[in-house]
Amino acid sequence: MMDQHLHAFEARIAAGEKIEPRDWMPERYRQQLIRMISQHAHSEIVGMLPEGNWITRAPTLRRKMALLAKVQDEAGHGLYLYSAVETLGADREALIQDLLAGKAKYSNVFNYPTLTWADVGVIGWFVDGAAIVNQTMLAKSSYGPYARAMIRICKEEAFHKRQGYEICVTLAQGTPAQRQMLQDAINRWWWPTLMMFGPPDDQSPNSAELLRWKIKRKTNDELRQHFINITVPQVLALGMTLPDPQLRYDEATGNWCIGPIDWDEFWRVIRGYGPCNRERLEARRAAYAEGAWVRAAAQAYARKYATRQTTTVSHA
Ligand code: BYC
Repeated sequence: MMDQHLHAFEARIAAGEKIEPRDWMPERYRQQLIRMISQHAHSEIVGMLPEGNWITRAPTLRRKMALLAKVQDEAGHGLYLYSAVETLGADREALIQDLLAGKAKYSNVFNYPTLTWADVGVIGWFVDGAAIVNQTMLAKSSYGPYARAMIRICKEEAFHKRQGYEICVTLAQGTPAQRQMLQDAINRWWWPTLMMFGPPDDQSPNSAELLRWKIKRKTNDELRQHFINITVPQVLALGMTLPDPQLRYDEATGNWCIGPIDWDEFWRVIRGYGPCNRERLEARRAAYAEGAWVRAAAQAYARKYATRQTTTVSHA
């Protein structure tokens, strides 16, 4: 019986159909999605912090408005994704508690500090740019609610990337000090951004299963290479450089080839020992505690509304 279900499920995947919440799915498929979507949701929420750090210090009102809107969008992305993960039967509150307890993973890249205004530009350009590459692929994922959330998120990320690149273009056309500030930010964010795509394919334990079930449609290394190929010319167009003495263009493949990535640093950061992991979780815990009254008020309102609905129905 189970085999029959699995066979039919895999035939649907092979035919390119979307799997919806009430459809039969293997338990591993459900668990993989809960793992991946919850980590993604946490990344959006924690990802508000590095740029949020600059809202009060944005150089102009226009920049402040754009940054506020961008950071708010990231909160919205987190909420779509927590909703998507609930369709799999996961409990949102339990997932959030795992994040606050330091048990859940979220993207490596948000554990680095934003030291100057240029970091805000480079995050929009590199980090949101990397997210677009990864999420455009996930918009074709086999799980319907995840794929649909990605479509909307990618549209918003495209705005974020332009917002970041515009900051960088302005700095690149500025004074020598502004150009240096931009170069330093590029140097700081390049390698952590490349790590966002996950470990190399031969060290990625989840990829085979995710690819088989078309949750992921491309491998970590394929997406990383695509991001490198589109980003290197943008860096060069600004007259900036990348912190990689081995970077070279390979005529035969049309790829920009990079030097080795420091994977020890990646594993250290995702295990909780990056420069800002502790600070990020402390900020999330404080925000959660300060928001307790909002959650209580919203729940009280929901209860009152539900009682009124029941009363209306029973009188009808
Ligand atoms: N960071 O088998 P692998 C944004 C973990 S936010 C931390 O290759 P998989 C934005 C991985 O979880 C967008 N951990 O995993 C927001 C696994 O550990 P577990 C964030 C990572 O799932 C605000 C282990 O390493 N995007 O755009 O096949 C402001 C082995 O990895 C990372 C997403 O979340 C990492 N980078 O592939 C601005 C995209 N990479 O769980 C911007 C959704 C790997 O076995 N996720 N690990 O203990 C994915 O596409 C995939 O899950 C990944 C990893 C490509 C990240």
